[in-house]
Amino acid sequence: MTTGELDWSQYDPEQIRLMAEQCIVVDRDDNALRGGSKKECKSKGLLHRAFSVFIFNEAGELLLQQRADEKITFPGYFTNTCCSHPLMVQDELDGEAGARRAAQRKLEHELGIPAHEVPLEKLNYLTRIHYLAPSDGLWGEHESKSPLLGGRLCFPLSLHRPDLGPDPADEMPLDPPTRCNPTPTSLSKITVDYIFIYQGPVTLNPNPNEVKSTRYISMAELKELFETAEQKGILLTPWFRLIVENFLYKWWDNLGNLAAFRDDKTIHRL
Ligand code: DMA
Repeated sequence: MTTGELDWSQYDPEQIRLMAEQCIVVDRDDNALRGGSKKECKSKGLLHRAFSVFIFNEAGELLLQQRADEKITFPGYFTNTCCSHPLMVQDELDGEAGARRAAQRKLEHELGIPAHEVPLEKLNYLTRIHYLAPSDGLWGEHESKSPLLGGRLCFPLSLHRPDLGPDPADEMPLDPPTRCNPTPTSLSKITVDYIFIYQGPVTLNPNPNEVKSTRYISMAELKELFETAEQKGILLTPWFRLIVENFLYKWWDNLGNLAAFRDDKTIHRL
């Protein structure tokens, strides 16, 4: 295996097509710098804008998503309701407002939730989190001259797991090996993630190219899932872990009073 171009023929054509979407490359203060394809952002480790949505039903249960096997990164992993990126288009360029529109767009695209069921103004914006969502693939060392990150940078040799055979999902180790000595300053800050919470009934019609399964889960069940996932071989995305472990429970305890927790000034560096 080399650090060269991937053999894209082994990936899902629709997911390859989506890799061309233009994300918003930002500086560490979340100022938009330029567009960059999802492929470029992920493979070069460019800091870019993202969003994460957590939907709760009226009983206060969280809607989990399991990512489709077709996803190029983190296939089959359990995660929060919906995550993706605002795009470099007029409607989605403006920080919070743009991330809201992107969230509404992707809730429909991934989960089939009609836009009118998640009105923009009813998505509760909480805060921004600046962190690395490391690849589930293998990592290699690379010298980067990136003006955004600078210095030595670890990046995935592959966005997937090319050397694990024809059905890698069956053989996926719980803790995939890494092949570098990560430099914390370059590895720990890739995404500025806008966090939204919505509570209310939604109609689900998942897109099988994006979502393998969905499930509502209580707080006690989520705590148990986090404690037992590893021994049960259940995979959880790293950004979901970070948000749950650092923020989610205090918001979950206050679903009726989320405005009090809104912090649109801070970018939390994890
Ligand atoms: C990435 O989501 C978002 C974060 C917060 C890491 P994703 O890989 O599911 O994006 P997409 O659905 O656009 O592939």
